[in-house]
Amino acid sequence: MRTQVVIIGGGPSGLLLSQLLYLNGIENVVLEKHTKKYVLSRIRAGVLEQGTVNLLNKAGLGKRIKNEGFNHDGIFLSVKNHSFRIDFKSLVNKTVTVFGQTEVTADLYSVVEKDKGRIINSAKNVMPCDILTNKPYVTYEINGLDKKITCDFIIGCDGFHGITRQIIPKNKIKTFERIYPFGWLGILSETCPVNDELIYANHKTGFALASMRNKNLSRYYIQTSINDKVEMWDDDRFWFELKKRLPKDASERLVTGPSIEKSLAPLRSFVVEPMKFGNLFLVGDAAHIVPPTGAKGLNLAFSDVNYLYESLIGYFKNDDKNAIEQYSSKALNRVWKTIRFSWWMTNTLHKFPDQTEFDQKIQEAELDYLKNSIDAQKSLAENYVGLAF
Ligand code: RFL
Ligand code: PHB
Repeated sequence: MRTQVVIIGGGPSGLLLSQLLYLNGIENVVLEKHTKKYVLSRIRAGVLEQGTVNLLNKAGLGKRIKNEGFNHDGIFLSVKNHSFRIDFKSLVNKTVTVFGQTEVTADLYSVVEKDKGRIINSAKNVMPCDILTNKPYVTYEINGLDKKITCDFIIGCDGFHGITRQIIPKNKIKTFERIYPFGWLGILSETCPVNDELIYANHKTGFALASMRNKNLSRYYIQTSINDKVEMWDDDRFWFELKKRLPKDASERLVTGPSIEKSLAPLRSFVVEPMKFGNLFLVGDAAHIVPPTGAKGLNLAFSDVNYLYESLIGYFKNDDKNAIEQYSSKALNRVWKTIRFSWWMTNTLHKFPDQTEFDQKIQEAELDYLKNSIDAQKSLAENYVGLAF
């Protein structure tokens, strides 16, 4: 079989790239190692930047986001159980949309699946080959049968643990990494969200976040030790800790209930340079990871999709053979700014195991500065709503 572009990984970035290329007449196939059911069972991001929504509109997916997404004009930050608001709308005249990644992925699946055979689920042992030649191909196994697809380009949208980054020789790429000494324990509960907007809380016992999916579905996170296991946190223990860390007024009105999902995520910052090797291109979590504190992972993956899709249009449609050479540097320029913002949010809001009273005072001073400085708030707002791409 032959196609123009093989996309490895059918998560949000692989599916969005596939749909944008398809709408522009560029043939592509998506190879996903898991079933659709498994992909759609993962609970992840919840905050979409305006640029992300615009790109989803381009792919024909704007309607449900418009009808069911929640427009948020700001967020609350809390320190020592007292909160203050950052008003994006008045500071930078932009907003964000609260709409779950699971829903975005489900919508992407339904449009990609309409074009029969474009997505192949349960593809095992996917392997990019001959990426340094102009006849690259991908091999995989399905139902015990060996398959091969030749193409012009291979795109790695296979997440942090995928195969594509791993096959690049170590001496051809450089990786940059910070692993944070704590994790996030997240729960979903069918309760009314504690607040209309998100609350990010710095507390001397650890960070907490109050988020939501809709009027009757709350998403809460607390910082835990890196060594904790989900089994160590029954619902009562989770709610007790969350209440302690949220601002006082929110704690008092928090509605608790049974969790319907509970998971632990490690926190890291990670970047690989360059995001291209021969005719293999890396996109999204395959190339970089941010800690979730700035709500940036999915948004950053989609800005890569935007740069790569424009480059591939340049190559296939406008006879601009150079366009694809610029992908990595364009994408990395924005990646590093987002890595910085997520690192800063993480440092400002979390308790580090070796944190001294001095360090805690510095965090409190930073948050007090933010509370009282419109200029500092503007910088946070500009980054949170998303830098232009
Ligand atoms: P994904 O979503 O990991 O998808 C990769 C896909 O590739 C498949 N795959 C393979 N397929 C074939 N062959 C192989 N060898 C393969 N290896 C892997 C996988 O099965 C999978 O389907 O990467 P993608 O598309 O780059 O998307 C990235 C986002 O999912 C991620 O950045 C965000 O979820 C991060 N994130 C958040 N991002 C935001 O923008 N806003 C948020 O509010 C936000 N909150 C979060 C988050 C991530 C979290 N966790 C659990 C990591 C909150 C959490 C708790
Ligand atoms: C979420 O709702 O899952 C969420 C929101 C904001 C973040 C991270 C996760 O910063």
